[in-house]
Amino acid sequence: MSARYVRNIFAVAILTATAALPAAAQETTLRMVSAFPENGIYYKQIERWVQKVNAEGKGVLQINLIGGPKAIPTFEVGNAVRTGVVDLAMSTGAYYTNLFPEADALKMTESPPAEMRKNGAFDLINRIWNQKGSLQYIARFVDYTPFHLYLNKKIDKPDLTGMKIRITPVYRDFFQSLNATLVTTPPGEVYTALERGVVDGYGWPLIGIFDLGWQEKTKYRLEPGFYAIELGVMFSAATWKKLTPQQREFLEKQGAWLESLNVEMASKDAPAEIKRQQDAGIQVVKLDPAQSKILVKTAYDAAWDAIVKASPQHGPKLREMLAPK
Ligand code: 173
Repeated sequence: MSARYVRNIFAVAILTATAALPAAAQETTLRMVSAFPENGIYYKQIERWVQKVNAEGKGVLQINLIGGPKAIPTFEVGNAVRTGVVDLAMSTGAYYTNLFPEADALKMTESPPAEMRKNGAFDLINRIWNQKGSLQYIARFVDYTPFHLYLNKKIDKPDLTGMKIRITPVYRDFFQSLNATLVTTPPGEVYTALERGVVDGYGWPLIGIFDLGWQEKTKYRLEPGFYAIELGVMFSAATWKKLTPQQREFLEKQGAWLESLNVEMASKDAPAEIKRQQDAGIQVVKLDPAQSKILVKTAYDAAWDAIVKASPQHGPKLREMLAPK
């Protein structure tokens, strides 16, 4: 038997086998993008996740991580997943409020994702995400660290009158209630806005300002922080439905692994970041306890009020389930 013949027989055998087997045996490759820039810490984390998925998903499922905002601009990622231009993405609720306003509520969850799966909050989220965005939300990571207001002008009370602040929907209602003038930009445009003096400050999580060089243009970090960072892996609902039970189960397990990194992020990376900012000369502006309380309460009240107003249908229930009193 010639080698070529053997090869052909082998190829035919594979073809036949594949055709005869149910879809469960086929490896699927899914296309993924990140709403966060390629050179940032969040992108690195999702890259690490994709590597693990691909290593363990041989024969089951592979993910092709296409890129970040250079592939699809930050605020368009939600729509790209909704319409199936890509199969899944890493993004944050604030970046796809153009699909449905409830997306921004995830910054206000007060219990870990594992708990939210048990008490029904995850089901509620997926009902809304499915119905209003054709999205399936499978994993939430990087929480337990807050957002902050970074400033180049000092303040001593929660009042931003006369200041121009870079925002995304995360901070909109809150900073508006503090009287700021608002400028919305994706992360990729913050440096230029600071450099040109278009803004006097910006909202951003505790972690990540070094990724795009903002420390060079930042004098102060306001304490306390507020809310909790939410990054999510979400699928096009149509893609999710097409997967086999085995593939879905595999992905859910991988999602749980991603969430398991949350604690490490809060306990190790957060203190390291605080020190790094200090070493870079960024000063902490700390409000006194009474003003701090006002700041945090204003942050939550402003954001929940806006969500309830924009979504009378789901807002109150979300508030009840995500932030139980
Ligand atoms: O761009 C942002 O400031 C923002 O909304 C966000 C949300 C989650 C994580 C990092 C940034």
